[in-house]
Amino acid sequence: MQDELTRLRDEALARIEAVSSLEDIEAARVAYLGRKGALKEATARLAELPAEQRPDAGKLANEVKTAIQNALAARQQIIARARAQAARPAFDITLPGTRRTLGREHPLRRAEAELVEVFARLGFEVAEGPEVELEYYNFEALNIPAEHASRDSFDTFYIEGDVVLRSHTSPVQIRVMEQRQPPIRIVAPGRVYRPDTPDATHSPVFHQIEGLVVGEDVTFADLKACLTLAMRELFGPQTETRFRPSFFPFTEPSAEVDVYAEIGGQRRWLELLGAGMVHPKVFEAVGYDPERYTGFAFGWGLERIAMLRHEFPDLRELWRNDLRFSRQF
Ligand code: 2NL
Repeated sequence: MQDELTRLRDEALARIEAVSSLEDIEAARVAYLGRKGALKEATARLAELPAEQRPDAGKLANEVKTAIQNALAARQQIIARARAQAARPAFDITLPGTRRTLGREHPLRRAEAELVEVFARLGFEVAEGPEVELEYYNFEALNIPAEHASRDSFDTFYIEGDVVLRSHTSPVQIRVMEQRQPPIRIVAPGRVYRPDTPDATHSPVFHQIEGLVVGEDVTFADLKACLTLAMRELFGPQTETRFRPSFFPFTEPSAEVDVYAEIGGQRRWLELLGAGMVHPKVFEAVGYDPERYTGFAFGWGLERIAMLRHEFPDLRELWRNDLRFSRQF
């Protein structure tokens, strides 16, 4: 009888411990303490015991009853508390919110993204490379030898020895050509450095996007078609282009490309970018056969595009960090 009672107690306490709803608590109470419960049944049999065993067994039966009642009460409290906690909202919705300050895309990034998107639609991939370059990639491979006069306008910031800050993103394209065979169709956006004194239209640190197409029958007509199409995407379908003769050491022939476009309600010619057919010396430097391959390249400043797009007269606004400027866009 004693054993039966202690087994009953252990079983009941274990079951109550595992219960997780108020309904199950009630079910456990009925099962052990109810009118037809396990404890009632056991105590009913106390009467069958010999008289001398009855007091001890009765005392134990009472203790078991109290233990089960206590366990039920404790468990019920825990579950009720958890319920109340879950019903309460996690935060006070009547409190005022925290205002988030929204940033916006910088005009230069916007210009870069716009140009990249237009050229991506024309089948160009984006290529990137280091801003700290070897002299070889920045100059020699682009047919700009040391001591040549054309080096002056690019001659730039030397880190040490033959390591420089790049003066254009052309080195990126040299690196791509060294690693891959034609056909090539890439644009290289990025930051570049030149020995210019800052004024409204110049900065020693600025951004470029250059493009390069190399293949077996690429002609100057392809250059004109590609850039005319790109200009119409950027400035509208009525945009006219004009190609004027120019000079770059890395292209021959070379051209300045102007567009006749509407800026500030007025249509006029705008000088926009430089372009040309890739110089055979550049192909030789990367190990391409200049008899087999031809190509065209072009380059322009992103600051200039941003200035035309948003009609502001001084590129230094782009890095002056005056929020009244940035918030206009
Ligand atoms: C300008 C003119 C230009 C290129 C960049 C180029 C790159 C390679 C080979 C040949 Cl790898 N050319 N780039 C060609 C013509 C013009 O930029 O005034 N940019 C601001």
